[in-house]
Amino acid sequence: MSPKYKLTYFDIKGLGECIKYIFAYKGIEYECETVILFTGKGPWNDIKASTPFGQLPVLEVDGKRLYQSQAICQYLANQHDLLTGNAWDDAHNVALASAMQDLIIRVARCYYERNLEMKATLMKDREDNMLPFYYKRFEDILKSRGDFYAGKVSWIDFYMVAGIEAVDGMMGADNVSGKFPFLKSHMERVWNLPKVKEYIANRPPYPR
Ligand SMILES: N[C@@H](CCC(=O)N[C@@H](CS)C(=O)NCC(=O)O)C(=O)O
Repeated sequence: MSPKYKLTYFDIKGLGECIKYIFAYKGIEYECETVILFTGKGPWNDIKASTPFGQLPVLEVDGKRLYQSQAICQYLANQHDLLTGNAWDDAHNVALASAMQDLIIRVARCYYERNLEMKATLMKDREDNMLPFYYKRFEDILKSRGDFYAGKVSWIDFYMVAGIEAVDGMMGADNVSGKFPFLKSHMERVWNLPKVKEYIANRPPYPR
């Protein structure tokens, strides 16, 4: 019997979307608890202290809690045939996901800056310097692997696409189209995977 999954995450794409893509692609049933992300007060503040490290996503598997988006993705990948089957390539997947998370954190720090003048300056710097730095490298690495790593879809494909969506969502702009053609084609390949396409067409709109 397949395990009972429950994913808890916010009402944003963020680090929860890669997990939802995996569930969609594999046609896995799961319960989804969506927490409204208020800053300083409200539902999240009530729940935060009860989570393992004060953050989401958290995945419950038959009542046991797993946290950290990469660990969750790798666990699901292990259970549902989304690893590459090669230790070196799987390690490289983790390296790439970690680089993506470095970028997300750096952009998020500016996104939540309260001094609006400072925020505008920081975001402009991210757009002009940081994004091209990371996106160029992501493009080159993904390109060197072909359409999908090892000829098959692996969890990193979902992690990268959801990561770029999260970054560009915070930036309020599409920083890929017209600049990084392979990255864009990779995103489209993932978006067009069977079941993922259906999931995207039916997913409720996120506030950002
Ligand atoms: N390294 C963690 C980062 C998790 C994280 O940064 N979660 C953010 C949302 S994307 C969060 O919970 N923010 C609310 C808070 O820190 O209070 C992961 O990959 O899961």
